[in-house]
Amino acid sequence: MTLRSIILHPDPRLKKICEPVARVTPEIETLAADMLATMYDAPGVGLAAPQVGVLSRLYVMDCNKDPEAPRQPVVMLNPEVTWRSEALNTYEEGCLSIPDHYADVTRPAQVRVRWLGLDGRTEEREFDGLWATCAQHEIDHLDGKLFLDYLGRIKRQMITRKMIKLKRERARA
Ligand code: K1U
Ligand code: ZN
Repeated sequence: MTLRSIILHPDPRLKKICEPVARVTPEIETLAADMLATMYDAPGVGLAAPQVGVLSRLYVMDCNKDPEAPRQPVVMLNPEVTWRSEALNTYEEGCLSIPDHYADVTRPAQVRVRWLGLDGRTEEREFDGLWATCAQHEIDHLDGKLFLDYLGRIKRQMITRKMIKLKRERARA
């Protein structure tokens, strides 16, 4: 297992629409395992392939926040939201590509997602709570969208400026 570097905003790779995964290959299996290890190490509850520089429609998530509880990793290839609830939920979201910045984002409270698993089978499941929020956040990543895109221009620009400064400082260190 290799920990991959997480790309920080702003970066053109985080703005691209990702390509579907054609089939499950050893490279995809390795990528998924590396992404799960990277997500747990960060730590985070989700991670999408473009965040590690791979522009493919794949993400991993495990929204079980209790470190004592058994892990519940999910790997989703070519995920599609097939149903959204009318009820909404607001969650203070974070993003591993925008460390230390959080903002309230309102999204459907429940979603049904269909995806291809690493075993080559199509699965469909309904998610709620943080799982639903995270699934939508990760699918947004696959469409080149960040939680910042839900915020007003001033707040988005303020966070982006701080991120440019952080990246400059990290590049100098
Ligand atoms: O996609 C990402 O950038 C990962 C992101 C997912 C996410 C978090 C919150 C709401 C929606 C989506 C994160 O995991 S940020 C870190 C985080 O939420 C967390 C970190 C440690 C423990 C628990 C959560
Ligand atoms: Zn994110």
